[in-house]
Amino acid sequence: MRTRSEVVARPLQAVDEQLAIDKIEIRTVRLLLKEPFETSFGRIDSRLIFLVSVAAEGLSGWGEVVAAEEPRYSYETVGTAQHVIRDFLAPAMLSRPVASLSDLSARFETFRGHNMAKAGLELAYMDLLAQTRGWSLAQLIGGVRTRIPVGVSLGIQLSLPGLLQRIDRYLDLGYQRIKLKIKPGWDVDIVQAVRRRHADIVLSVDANCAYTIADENHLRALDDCDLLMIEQPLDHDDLLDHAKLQSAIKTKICLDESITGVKRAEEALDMGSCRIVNIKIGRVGGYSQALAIHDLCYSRGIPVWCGGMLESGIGRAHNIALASLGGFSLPGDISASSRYFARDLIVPEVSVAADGTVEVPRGSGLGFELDLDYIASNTETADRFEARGLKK
Ligand code: OSB
Ligand code: MG
Repeated sequence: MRTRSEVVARPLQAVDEQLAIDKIEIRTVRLLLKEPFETSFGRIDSRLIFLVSVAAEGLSGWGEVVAAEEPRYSYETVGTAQHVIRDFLAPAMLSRPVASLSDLSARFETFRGHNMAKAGLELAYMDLLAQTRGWSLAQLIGGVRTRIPVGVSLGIQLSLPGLLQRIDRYLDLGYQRIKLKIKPGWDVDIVQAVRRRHADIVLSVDANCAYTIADENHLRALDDCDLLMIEQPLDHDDLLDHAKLQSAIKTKICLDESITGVKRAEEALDMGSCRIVNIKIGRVGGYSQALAIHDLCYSRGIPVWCGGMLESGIGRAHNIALASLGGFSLPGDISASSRYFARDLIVPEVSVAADGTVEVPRGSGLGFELDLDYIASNTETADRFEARGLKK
């Protein structure tokens, strides 16, 4: 087995320097989706984007909290993240200079859960740290890819023709993998119809916890559809039933909601609950857990890929940096800005080349400019916390 240090030389761990954060700002920015996005747990028309910025040494680092407005994908919401950052995480971050990513994550670990809130601050810190060195985020974490392969996640549609039309559109644009959201009533028949029309495409499905182990025989019908994977078929905390299902079907199970940290990932692999892991920086609490899960999976020969949460370009830029690591061998849910929004919060927007790849930026930090005017004009709420005496 490869050891962690063989995986990647990780510059962020080599240097220890103090960064005294003087200000943390959080804001919510409403972005309309170009079209509604429907999963097994609900349908949304817009995304309330939760941005975090941290300032030190005249620089600002930016991150995004991926929580939704309602506790459906996760128990976290925009509201719980505002509370947890304001009352616990921001004070912990501002209490004394931050020596390293592990210093910051150790402070946050003293509070249980709320990974998405923690991740927002970790992401902003990492952008800031990269900028203080003039490095890109990918460089900071030891990324090796200059371009990353990407796919698209297609929500549940009103009709099969509508789905087929969207599949054609994204295949024409070069996307390397099509992922279909499924739920009871929109599953085997739909997937079979897509497969009949496209014998050779890389196809996967994502159930977002919509089934139970009692659906084993129904789900086994997907074994004939030559899927790359079935993502999160069963409940979010049900590693045991996922292990039973994985031993009963041929299709590889990939876990998303279940993988909340490196300890859970290790349990899932030990139990045989999945054969592929979706890493989302937000769901796992930030870079420190995301890197640890990447390294664990790499050492065990388990493929990983970078999931998405319909982020703005700011969260997406972090996802691109993460996906530049060597273990990210499968296409990520990192689509072009234009797949989600009429206008993104960064310049240039994220674009997908005709070969279905996204370029890893080489500029300092995120490697994109922020469209501060557009952010300001769409801001719904804003709060700031400062080092001396927390201020609103
Ligand atoms: O389960 O991967 C998921 C979006 C919101 C919440 C959960 C999920 C998703 C997606 C879209 O599948 C991924 C993206 O394009 O950002
Ligand atoms: Mg998923």
